Amino acid sequence: MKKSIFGLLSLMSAVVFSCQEPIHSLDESAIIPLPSTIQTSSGAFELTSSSSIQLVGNSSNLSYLGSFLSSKLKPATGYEIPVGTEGGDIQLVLTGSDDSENYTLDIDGSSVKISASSEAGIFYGIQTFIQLFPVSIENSSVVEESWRIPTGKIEDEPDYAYRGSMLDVARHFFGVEDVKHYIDQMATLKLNYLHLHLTDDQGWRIEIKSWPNLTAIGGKTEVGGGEGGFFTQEDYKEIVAYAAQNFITVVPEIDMPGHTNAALASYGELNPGVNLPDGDFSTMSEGKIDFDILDKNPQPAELYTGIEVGFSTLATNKEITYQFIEDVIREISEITPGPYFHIGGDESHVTEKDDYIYFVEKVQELTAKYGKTSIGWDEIATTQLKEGNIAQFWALAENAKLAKDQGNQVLMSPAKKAYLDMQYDSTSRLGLHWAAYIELDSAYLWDPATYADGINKSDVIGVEAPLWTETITSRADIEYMVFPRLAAIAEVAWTPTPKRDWPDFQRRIAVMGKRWDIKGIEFYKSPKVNW
Ligand code: TNX
Repeated sequence: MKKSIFGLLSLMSAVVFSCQEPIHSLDESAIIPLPSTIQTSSGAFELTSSSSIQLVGNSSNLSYLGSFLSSKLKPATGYEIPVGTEGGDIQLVLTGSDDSENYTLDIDGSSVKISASSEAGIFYGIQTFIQLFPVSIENSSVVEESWRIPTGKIEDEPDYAYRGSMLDVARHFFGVEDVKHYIDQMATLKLNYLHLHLTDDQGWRIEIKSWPNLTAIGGKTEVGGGEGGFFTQEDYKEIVAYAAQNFITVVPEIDMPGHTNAALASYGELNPGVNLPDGDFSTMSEGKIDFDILDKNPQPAELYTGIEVGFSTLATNKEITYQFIEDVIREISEITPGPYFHIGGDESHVTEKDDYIYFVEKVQELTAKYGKTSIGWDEIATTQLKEGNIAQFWALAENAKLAKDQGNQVLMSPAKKAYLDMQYDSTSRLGLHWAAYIELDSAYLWDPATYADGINKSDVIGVEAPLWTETITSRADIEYMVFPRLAAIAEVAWTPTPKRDWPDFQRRIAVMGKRWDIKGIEFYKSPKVNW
């Protein structure tokens, strides 16, 4: 009798079990960027309303990480998953406090364990864990679903230490909420640096208390003549803190000595002044103009709302210029916990070569004085680089080589591969195409270690995808240009090239697309993918 009841029960449970849809295996899941190793086992772990998160290890931030995970799982499941130290089927195990970024994710039928020797590693383990759930986990309200994930083990670590994206808030201004939204998406892709291009010819976007006209005048407008805007220092701190919660470090850029028209419009004294014409001045107002004064106190430039580049330069030979730059570097460094300060240095076509060299070398001294490592566009490698400073390759391999030959590292942002403002093809509704048309496969199929002649893997600190915003005016525009390509670049930076596989990426990005659809992200539906 007992036996037959038991038999009935087990039959019933088999029926219940078989009602659930079969689950794919761990190596068939759609994690982006692809982890280093995935071992599958046959089984499933199910998140239920009685699941809980257990914290193991010593760090005040562990409870933050626990709540972060709980808050990501809550909207779609409706479960209030408690976070504590006393037991639970989901464990976050911090085994140390180093600066590595690797993590292990162990899943069996009854538990999940994310372990790492750094908080960043736990964070990345959480991102991977979330990507294992059905895409409906991205919903902002409760959906009926069995929240099962496949069992197995993932061991993962990034190939490159610096994995970034740049947002140009100068050509068109984007506010704090847009930047936070961008940070949220970057975090899901395990990107760890957000480079903010804060100044350019068309706008100065960061409050500098000792030079208020920079924003009062230089922040007033933007490409096309629209309203412009700027971050107060409080805004900037808010962005930096939000980024830090997502394990992202902000890299501020003040582009100089070129790309400075907005500053030159704000303060006349920063301008080089008129170049005295050679030869005969006799026709010019009969000696009434004191050229000496004219040269020292030039008029401010006009605000600029076009998209030409390479026409502006700070006066490189004046003391006031370096007082100005030192104030800017000091004020921004004080509110930037990260190690880097980006000094621009690109396309200074109207700065004499010798003046450029003098300028960039002096500015590197100033960032060092305030405890920061300089990053600059690849042209800065034509000057003497201070130890540890980084050249950001965008155009010229010979400049990257100059950096390497000085013993400096290179950040890879090849315009033909990584520029998110390039059109996908000639029909793209936004973007430029001076460097290339960049379809998704092109953004994916390249190797940062071999891309620039003469540069090897050990010379490369990482990869960054810049979004220049001459043609980008709204969050929807950003999303159209950035996704799906940023996911491709994130995988280029995270996953070792020999492991990367375009057909497999096509499969996985289609799943990511479903997540973006649920989140309302208006990504470009590349014809290269069966969405
Ligand atoms: C070149 S890339 C620039 C930017 C433009 C971009 C447009 C670089 C260092 N300079 O000023 O916005 O092209 O694609």
